[in-house]
Amino acid sequence: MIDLTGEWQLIDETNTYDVAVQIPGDVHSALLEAGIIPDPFQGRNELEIQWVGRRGWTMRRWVMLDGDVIQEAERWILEFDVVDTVAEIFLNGHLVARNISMFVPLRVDVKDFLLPGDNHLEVRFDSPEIAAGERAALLPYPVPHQVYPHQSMHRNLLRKTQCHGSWDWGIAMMVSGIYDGARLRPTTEDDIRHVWTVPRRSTRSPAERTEADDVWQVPVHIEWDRPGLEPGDCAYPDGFPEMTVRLLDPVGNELLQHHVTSQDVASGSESSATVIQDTQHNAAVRVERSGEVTVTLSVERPHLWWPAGYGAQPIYTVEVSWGGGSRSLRTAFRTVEVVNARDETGASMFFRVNGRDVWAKGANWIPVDAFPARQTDDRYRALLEDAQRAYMNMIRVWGGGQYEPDVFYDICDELGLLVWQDFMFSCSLYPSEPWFMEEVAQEVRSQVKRLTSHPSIALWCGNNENIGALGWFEESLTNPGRYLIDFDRLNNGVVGREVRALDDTRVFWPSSPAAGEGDFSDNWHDDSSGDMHYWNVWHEGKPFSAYYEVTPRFCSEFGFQSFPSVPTVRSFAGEEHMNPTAPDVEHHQRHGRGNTVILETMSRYFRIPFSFEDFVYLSQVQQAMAISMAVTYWRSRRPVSMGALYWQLNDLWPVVSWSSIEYDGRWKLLHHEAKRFFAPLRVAVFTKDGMLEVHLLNDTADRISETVTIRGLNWSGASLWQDSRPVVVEPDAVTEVLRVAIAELPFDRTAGFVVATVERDAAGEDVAHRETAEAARDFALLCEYKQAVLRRPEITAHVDASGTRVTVHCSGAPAFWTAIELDQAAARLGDNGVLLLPGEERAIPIENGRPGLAVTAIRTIRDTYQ
Ligand code: BMA
Repeated sequence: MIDLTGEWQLIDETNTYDVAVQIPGDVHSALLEAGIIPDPFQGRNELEIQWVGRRGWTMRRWVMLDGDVIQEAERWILEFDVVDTVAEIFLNGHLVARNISMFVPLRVDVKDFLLPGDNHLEVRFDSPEIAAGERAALLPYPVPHQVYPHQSMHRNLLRKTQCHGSWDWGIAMMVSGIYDGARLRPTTEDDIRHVWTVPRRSTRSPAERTEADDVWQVPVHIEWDRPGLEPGDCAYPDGFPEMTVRLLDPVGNELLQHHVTSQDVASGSESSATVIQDTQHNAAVRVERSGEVTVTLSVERPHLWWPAGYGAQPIYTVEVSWGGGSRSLRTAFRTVEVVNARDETGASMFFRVNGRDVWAKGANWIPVDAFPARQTDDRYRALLEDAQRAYMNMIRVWGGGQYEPDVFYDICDELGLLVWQDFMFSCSLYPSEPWFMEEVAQEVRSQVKRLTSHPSIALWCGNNENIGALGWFEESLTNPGRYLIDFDRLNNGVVGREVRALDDTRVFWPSSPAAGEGDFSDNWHDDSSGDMHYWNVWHEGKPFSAYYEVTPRFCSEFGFQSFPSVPTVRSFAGEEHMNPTAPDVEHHQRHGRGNTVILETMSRYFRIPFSFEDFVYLSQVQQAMAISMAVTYWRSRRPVSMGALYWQLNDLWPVVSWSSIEYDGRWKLLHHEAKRFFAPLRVAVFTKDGMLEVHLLNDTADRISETVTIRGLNWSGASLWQDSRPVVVEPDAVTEVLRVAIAELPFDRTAGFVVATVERDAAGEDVAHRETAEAARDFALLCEYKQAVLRRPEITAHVDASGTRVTVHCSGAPAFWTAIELDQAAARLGDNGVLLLPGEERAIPIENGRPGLAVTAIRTIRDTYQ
């Protein structure tokens, strides 16, 4: 195998630029590295680099091959995992392939074009923006998409990451490039194209099944090709080639091995779908048609794979080998159902894994970086580990981004993060022209075959917000039938059809949001069925209490923006721009009304801060409050509400956005707060409709018996009232601890606040899942912060000599949302944004801290105003 990653040469179509480019990588990264373009993330440089996407670019390199080596192999395959996007591939001057989709790997036979010695390989990219425009001209009528201020047009007509063209949190950077792997691979006449499996539990009904009768089928689908083979041809008149399929357990021991030989298939023909039981090897072999065979292994009582927080993640390996080489894939054993059943409210939506109902906790995922070259394995791991550390068990791969590389799904499998997988269509109408549908069909087939073996994938979803988009454009409002038919042809007719043909173990959900199959309800406002995108608070300017007006069955999007930390703002804006509406900063706010909503919200709940630093801090506090209120309330409404995925986990450039993790990996206060509101055992306090409600939320498998203490404290922290109650909460359940009218509390609503704490019951064991002390405590004000007469707390913070721990002490008054800032960018606090009561001391661990680490600021709500 010849690895084609590494240094290539990059030339533009006018022969003005000639620089090195690293593959995997993209044009913009190479031009930045060579000093030809300014850093697009800095200031307003984005506007200076738009020419790059409007030009054609060529990447080329030489490949040395010995003549004997070429001849030794029956075939040579040129393979690119991702070519972005419209490109022609030349080998020694011959056009060997045309690429039109970023979402279909390129794989082409090239032996006939190889020469002994130097071979010239060239990938000529068309300008993506021009190519998209040319496609628009082919359409019989316009097919509009959502347009942001700095938009590359017609992005919906190219099978390319949709947010490359800009988004309301994204830079417009129409990159071109070659990503993931690139290789020249020698092989035999038969070459394996895909291997995939979706293990399934024996089809016996649960009633018939006994504990001992836990049998799983592992149908290993192997698809290969040989040149000149047409569908229906008999590929093996002389007998089937030898092939071995092995299944390895999580520690690498071989569990099963099966040899498929010509004898195995002697009684069948390639097209007759004969099933041959192989009792000796616990396997069944089925030859479906030329080029595809399914070997079904049977496994008894495998170790089950569970989502994070529910159990372990044992990963098995399937290995297929035959003359031409071998393939291995990782898989696991679990059942996943999407329970979408009619009930008195409407229709439920939740995930049941191995029979256990999972309250889904997570966030929406966008691509890791606007520069594809920077999407490294380390960054995938860091972000996903951060998600899991905040007790997430689900990630939604959002349809405006990309099918992620294998490493993403491998890490999700390993960490127990379920994946809600959108197909890559978002916020747009799409054509149903035959050429477009054919591109999409190929994409769905190759992506489902690539991804379906991953246990983490829990659901396939047609697209993001394309049902809603039918109502967003003048064209579709005046001619709704035409666009609805386009939607259905593409979404059901192609995406859904292809998914169902390949995977009948998972649900194909028509769109996010959607009430269900064939239901076109407005799931931005209707909370009765299916998944909901609840945006009334952000997009419609409603107060945070509006989160209490809905009980989504499953909220797959809701969010609130905040500013990234001051060091991140400094990384893109000049010192004279340290202001939310200064030009450099405003350029990094891509939502038209973003700053207005942030400021309006601040004036609604807080006294207006005077420094930029305090403004940034308060913006993060209010974001954390918003999402925490929503999740806490919806968790308390289990089982009507069964999941919350907030918008959005990450940023692909430094920007003001809805993310909980900044571009450089820094956690905003929201991500720290997520560790509290997503904690498996959580005491929840909130006020709704004049009532104070306290609940104990339990997403563990344990029956929990605790004492909950609820206290009213004044602004100095002195007790006004106290109530202690023993509480029992069943596994996967909620217990209401207290519901009392605020007017009946023995103190005025501006005189103090309420804190609820879980005290361990005398006989109780320490509960292993209670990792953050703060999850066992929650508080609520009975008025807005701006109305309270907060007193200024005194906080001291001492970092130990090694830089690995900070000890924080509070006196004088309660300190709300105590946030500590450190002088080392890589150092990360184990907790932040905490409530501290007078007399309390907290030792907070610091990750990646070095000796000499210093605290640069301590902020609390009271410190933000005079
Ligand atoms: C959602 C997403 C994105 C968008 C976000 C914030 O609906 O699907 O399109 O970035 O809202 O507006």
